[in-house]
Amino acid sequence: MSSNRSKVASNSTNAPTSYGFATQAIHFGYNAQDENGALNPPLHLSSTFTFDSAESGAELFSGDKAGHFYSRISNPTLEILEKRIAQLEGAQAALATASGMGAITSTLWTLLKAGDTLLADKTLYGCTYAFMQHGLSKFGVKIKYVDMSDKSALEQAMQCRPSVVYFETPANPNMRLVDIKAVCKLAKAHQAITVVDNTYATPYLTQPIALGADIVIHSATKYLGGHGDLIAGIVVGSNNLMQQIRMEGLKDMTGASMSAFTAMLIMRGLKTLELRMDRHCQSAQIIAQHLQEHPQVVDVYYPGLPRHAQHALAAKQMKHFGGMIAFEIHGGVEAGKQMMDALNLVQRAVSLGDAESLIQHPASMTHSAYTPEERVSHGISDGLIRLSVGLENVEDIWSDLSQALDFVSRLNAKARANKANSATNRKQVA
Ligand code: 3LM
Repeated sequence: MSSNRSKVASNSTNAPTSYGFATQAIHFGYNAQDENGALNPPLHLSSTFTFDSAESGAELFSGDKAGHFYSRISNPTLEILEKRIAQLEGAQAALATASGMGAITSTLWTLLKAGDTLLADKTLYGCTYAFMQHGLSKFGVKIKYVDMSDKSALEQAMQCRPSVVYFETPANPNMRLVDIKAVCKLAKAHQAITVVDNTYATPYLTQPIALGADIVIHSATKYLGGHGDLIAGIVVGSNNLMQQIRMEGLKDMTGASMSAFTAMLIMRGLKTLELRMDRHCQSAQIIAQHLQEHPQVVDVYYPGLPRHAQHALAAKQMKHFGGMIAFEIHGGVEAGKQMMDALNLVQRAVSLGDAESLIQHPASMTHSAYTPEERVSHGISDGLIRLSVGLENVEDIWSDLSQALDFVSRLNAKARANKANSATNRKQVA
């Protein structure tokens, strides 16, 4: 598995690049001595910033002078978060946004124009797909989808001359992986910009920039925040690209700016990102193994299982295998709903990466923007159940899941027995 020490040149005040991931996640980009010794960065709850002269205001607006003048564009608290995340991702710069969708839309509105083609992987988070399929396409951007885990299909799809190549890995919700290095190499050869949604993996498990990606996107609502108490997004990449997305996509097109308070909560979450991810990954591996042994379970999709079709790629591209699992059970959608309703500890909710284990049904929830036909062709089966393995004691998570699966097994057995009885009764009457 890949090592995870950041290698990008430091512009920090106090955290040399030789420090490990957790150290950078706690310290990078902030020096307490600059702020009266305050251990935590101060919250700049200010929408606007005063100019020391009219001339200096004009210089800030023209870009001749660096500095903050309005919090839709930049803010000192956000700047620390941006530096820290850029460092964790091994990139030059980052841009904080109001949500993951704010990060995605600000980026793609900036990079694409009418007549351009966007080549996206087949399996995407539901609202990302909806934005491309129903949003971008209304403005003359052509969208093409391909299974990016299929090398020859991808090579053929590149003939559409995309300006942007976009994918998630592991993909939400079916846990399919994309070979970041291979796809970025191909995209580069075709002069396309590669955008990777790294929400599921986090920079602790995978750093797409080092593998050739131009831009990395996060829903910081998930693992980066980590406590289910905020909505936020991050874009990461080169200084030039981030400046362009800040001044076009964010400032003028979406206005999807993060509040300083949210930035503070994310920095609090980052302090434990490595600890939390280790626990999420460890527990998910155990739960995935238990699930695959349960007789009610048909299939489990978790990259840490040797049966996962891309287990070898996951071992190469991810430090550990993540905290997300997808699985299918006997009895399809109905049985899945019964199972979810029988849970006591695991919470029925969308979102992921929180301390609480969360379970949901993608076809009727996070991926309901796809039509049933689209779900079939995009690899999202109606019976799929998605589990975000939380930080509770793993025995308690499994105990809850197994009692719910056992309950469904008993219901199914009873239904089968009733069916057999009524068939026998019908025969006797005849
Ligand atoms: C979800 N996902 O439950 P926000 N990229 C990925 C995501 O999973 C998400 C976003 C971007 C879920 C949200 S569904 C109503 C709840 C891979 C979000 C968008 O805008 O911060 O929600 O991120 O899968």
